[in-house]
Amino acid sequence: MKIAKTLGQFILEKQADFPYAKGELSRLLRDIGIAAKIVNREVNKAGLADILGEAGTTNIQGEGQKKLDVYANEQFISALKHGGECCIVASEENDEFIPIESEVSKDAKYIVAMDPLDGSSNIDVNVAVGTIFSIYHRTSTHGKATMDDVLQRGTEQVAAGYVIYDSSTMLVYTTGKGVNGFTLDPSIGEFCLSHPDMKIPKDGLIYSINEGYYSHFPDGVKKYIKYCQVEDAKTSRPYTSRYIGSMVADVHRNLIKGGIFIYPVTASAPSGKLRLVYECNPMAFIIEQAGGKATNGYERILELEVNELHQRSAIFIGSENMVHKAEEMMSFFSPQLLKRSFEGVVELQ
Ligand code: AHM
Ligand code: MG
Repeated sequence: MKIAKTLGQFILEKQADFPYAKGELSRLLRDIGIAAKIVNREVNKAGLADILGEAGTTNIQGEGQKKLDVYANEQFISALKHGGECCIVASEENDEFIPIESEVSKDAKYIVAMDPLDGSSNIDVNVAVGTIFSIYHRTSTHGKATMDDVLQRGTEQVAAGYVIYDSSTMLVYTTGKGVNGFTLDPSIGEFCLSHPDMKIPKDGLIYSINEGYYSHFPDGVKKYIKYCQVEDAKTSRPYTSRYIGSMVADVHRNLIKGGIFIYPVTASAPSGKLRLVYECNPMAFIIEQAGGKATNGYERILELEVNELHQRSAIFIGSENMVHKAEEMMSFFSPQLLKRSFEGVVELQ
């Protein structure tokens, strides 16, 4: 039987490509892998935890029952604190970034931004959820790390990845040299290399968007949806529509099969829903590294200016040719025109 390479072995092997690397990033990735395993264990018994929760508000030790997204947040923060390689954690679950000021992390040079449990509203119905993470170098050279260290463009990411908790649990990450996927083998408790050098197909047959908001979409998006639905043998249309409602799961499927995931600006969410720092940027880095494309309909996600930790952005991400086509449809309507139409100044046709 072929022996699979574990995440730890793979990280160490890759570190050897950088003779001057001190192993800090490797240790940081290892810490994230450990937290992911702990979160996976809890996600897998979410149904049981809900039963306990309904029986009373405290568990057997008398502690209050925690929602899984709060639990995941705590686990990742704790793993990063104890690991000592990270000086700031910024999370979807916390309004402000969390400075890490322990003895072990006093020389830490990495910033981690994360969504600890993306799509957590799906937990109650046993649908896939995920963790998304993004890693930056601290830019300041002395004193305490600040918000400026966090608010870097996506192009500055050192590494990014996601964990998908589903029929199997996978960790997929990039350090800017391609994308590799690891499946958790529960029998040994290790992530094992199962998807080396992942590449997203240039074309795909799946479009993924919450069509319930159709009437709120920009006209460019409506035009693209219509394009996906029109019969055309040459381009194998109509495409299939698939929307899980967990970005990690939708993007992961498209990474393997080819497809596009869109969460546009809408009349009710004029800046989009998803967050640039810990949702859009890391997913964009991964998909670009796999040969795909990610834009906000007009500009490359990774080049967008980052002004706020919880900043939102529209996202069109996936197979290069599909995203390109959607951008073409968006280009008929300028962002300025779109903004004015949302403000009710003009009506788009
Ligand atoms: P969350 O971070 O609060 O879980 O929200 C993000 C999720 C994404 O995973 C998913 O693609 C999207 O929200 C679904 O939103 P909607 O229900 O509006 O389609
Ligand atoms: Mg999220």
